[in-house]
Amino acid sequence: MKDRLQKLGEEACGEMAAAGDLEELNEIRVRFLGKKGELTQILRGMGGLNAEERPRIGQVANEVRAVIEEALAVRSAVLKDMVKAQKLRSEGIDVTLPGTPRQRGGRHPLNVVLEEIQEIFLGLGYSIAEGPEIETDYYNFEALNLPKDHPARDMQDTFFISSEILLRTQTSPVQVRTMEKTAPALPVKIIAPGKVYRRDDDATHSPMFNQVEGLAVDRRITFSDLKGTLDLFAREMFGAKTKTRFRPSYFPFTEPSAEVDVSCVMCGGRGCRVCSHTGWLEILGSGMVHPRVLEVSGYNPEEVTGFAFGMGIERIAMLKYGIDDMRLLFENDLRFLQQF
Ligand code: 2NM
Repeated sequence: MKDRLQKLGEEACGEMAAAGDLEELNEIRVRFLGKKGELTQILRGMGGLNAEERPRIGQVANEVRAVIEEALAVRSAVLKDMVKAQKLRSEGIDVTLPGTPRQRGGRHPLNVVLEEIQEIFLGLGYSIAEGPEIETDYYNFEALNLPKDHPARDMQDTFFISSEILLRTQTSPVQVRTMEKTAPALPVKIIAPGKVYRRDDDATHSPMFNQVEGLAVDRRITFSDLKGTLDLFAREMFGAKTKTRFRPSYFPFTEPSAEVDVSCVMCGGRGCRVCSHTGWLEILGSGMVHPRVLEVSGYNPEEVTGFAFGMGIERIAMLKYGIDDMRLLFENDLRFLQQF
């Protein structure tokens, strides 16, 4: 019986060492160590042994079992390593391969220009003020010295929501709201960027466009302050060699009023198609805040003065980048946008 056990052990160890995969190894384990396995069969047959032989054979049987289990564990570890190595080989990533290129986004030219304008005025100590796009007739017109039947209301064809509610045609109502909140404290130095709406639609007009208006109110603010500020703005925006020209104009909310031109960014003032051979480009409107506007906003026009100006961002962007159709700025065509 002892020989049979030892032979069984050798046989099992031999087969296990030769097992090709884990499945085969398990099959061998069941055959030798399982409930109906060969070792179990032999141990069942121990019933016929006498009391002297039984412990000896029992001990040998346990030793043989331990040897088989050891062979099983060793082969199992080797086969598991092989499976893992194979898996690593087949699932390996070649980190030297080039990656998938990502589409890069960019800023919209309108935002580039808007942020540039904001940076210039923040540098001069202005704050940024915002307000509603849906306004009352009072803030958009009345408070800006434009009473109900004033002919200058026609200058900006308005989208009315009701007789008293409308889409703002300029950001000046933000200036009025800010003065109301600030008065009588001084100074007020703000720019008001945002969307405005007018019933206009062609290559140089859109029913929605963006504006930045500026306002400075304090004691002894003069037209010279307005000229110096806008001259500096023009040079920072369009280049150090840029010249400015102030032409008399009319706005109901400023007196006196002036339109501001810059020397043509395309030809430097010599005359070209962009400036219609005049050498000048109109960039904004401006003036000294009308005393009535100061008064309704809570300031005493005998004590304080102010200047204000307003410009269309689309127009500035078109001049700066030589864009000839405003609609390009709203179409989101990547062939256009990727040029900036
Ligand atoms: C412009 C031109 C001239 C302007 C006036 C005011 C206010 F509220 F202070 F009266 N804000 N903005 C103004 C002046 C706007 O846009 C072409």
